[in-house]
Amino acid sequence: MQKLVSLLFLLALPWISIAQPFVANYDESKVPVFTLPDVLVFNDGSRVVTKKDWDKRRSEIYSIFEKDVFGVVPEWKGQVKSTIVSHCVDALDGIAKRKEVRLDFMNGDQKVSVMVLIYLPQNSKNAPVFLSYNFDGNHTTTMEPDVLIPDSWVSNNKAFGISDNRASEKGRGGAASRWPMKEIVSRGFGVATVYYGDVDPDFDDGFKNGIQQLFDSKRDSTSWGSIAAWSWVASRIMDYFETDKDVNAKRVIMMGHSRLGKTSLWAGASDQRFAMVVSNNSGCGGAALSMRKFGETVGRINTAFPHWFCDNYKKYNGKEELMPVDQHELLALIAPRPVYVASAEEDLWADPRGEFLSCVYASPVYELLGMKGLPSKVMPAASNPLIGTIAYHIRPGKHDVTLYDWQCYMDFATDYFKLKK
Ligand code: GTR
Repeated sequence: MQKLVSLLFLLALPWISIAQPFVANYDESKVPVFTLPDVLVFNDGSRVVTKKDWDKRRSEIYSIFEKDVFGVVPEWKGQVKSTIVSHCVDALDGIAKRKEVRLDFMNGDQKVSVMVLIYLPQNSKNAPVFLSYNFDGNHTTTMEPDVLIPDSWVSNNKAFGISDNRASEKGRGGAASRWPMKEIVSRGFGVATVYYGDVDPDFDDGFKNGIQQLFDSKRDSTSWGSIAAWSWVASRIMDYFETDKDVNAKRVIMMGHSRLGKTSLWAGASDQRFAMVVSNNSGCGGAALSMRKFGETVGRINTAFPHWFCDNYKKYNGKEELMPVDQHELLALIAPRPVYVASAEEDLWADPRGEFLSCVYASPVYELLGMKGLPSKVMPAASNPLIGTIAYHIRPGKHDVTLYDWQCYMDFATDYFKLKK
């Protein structure tokens, strides 16, 4: 019997060691010792000293993230057409203007349509606008009855009564707690939201559906994943904003939660027209340092979501210490523009401490550019935001976007854009 048990153990060994890297560690004492790439040292070992040096170093870092993490966006050869499909002058009990704008992406005879739902304060001239994807359809962000329901693929979701990947009336307002539209608008901000599945349905289909089908289909290990696709379309929405007189395109805040927080960071890094970036609980592949291997790891995320990043990222499954970049450098790509990173105490999967440390290690770039980085190297207590040009808070509770989170982002943006309080 004993022999049989040992034999079974021996046979299982390879599987145990394959599975091992993807077992989540939640024990701070088991975080490996690691050396982060220095954001202010060029790949050839020389130091970044001047602002001009930083521009070159920035391109080096950007190019690594492109080729090794998120993937390169191929050349766009199509057209984008915008159509205002609805307009309401007294939304949210009269405090807001609301419109829905459809962006049709066309290449040859193929078309992908993306619906942008926009709420703006009545006097919107200087209003900063949060641009933020939603997970389940624009109609889930509000109780307003006439907001359109997407006809693209949606995840099945019992709470929203979806079992056939089709959104329905049952989901209306289902995610409204994450979208306190009235509070946002009454503080002088606008919100533009888009169902992320309009852009790319979030499952691994070999990039046959969504926006990628409109591009050259040849793929290699550097080709873009879904996060790069969501980010690219965020920039196309920005193109639209630049044509819309109701929107101040110089004050767009790219904000996102979780996988869409990863997206907001990459969009903010890729397109410097975004005036500010907010990462809510973005975790692995977002704000959290990968080399800590705490909570979700590169191996785990690439296994569960093989379509989010480029194939090169998979080289680092279980080998995060070999990465030529880490996520503090993703934050640094946003400098000198303000970036707010937020964690939640119970969201260990997203590694709150790793998200905080990214802010610390991105700070030297902000300082080089004459801005204040994160004002402390000590992790703050819950609900005590640290505010520099990089801001950070951790709040009690779970992986979510709460009114408290929004209030912090709005306070930060109110000061930055010098809005009336
Ligand atoms: C999880 C994933 C995280 C995070 C999250 C979300 O399953 O592991 O990286 O992105 O989903 O987007 O809600």
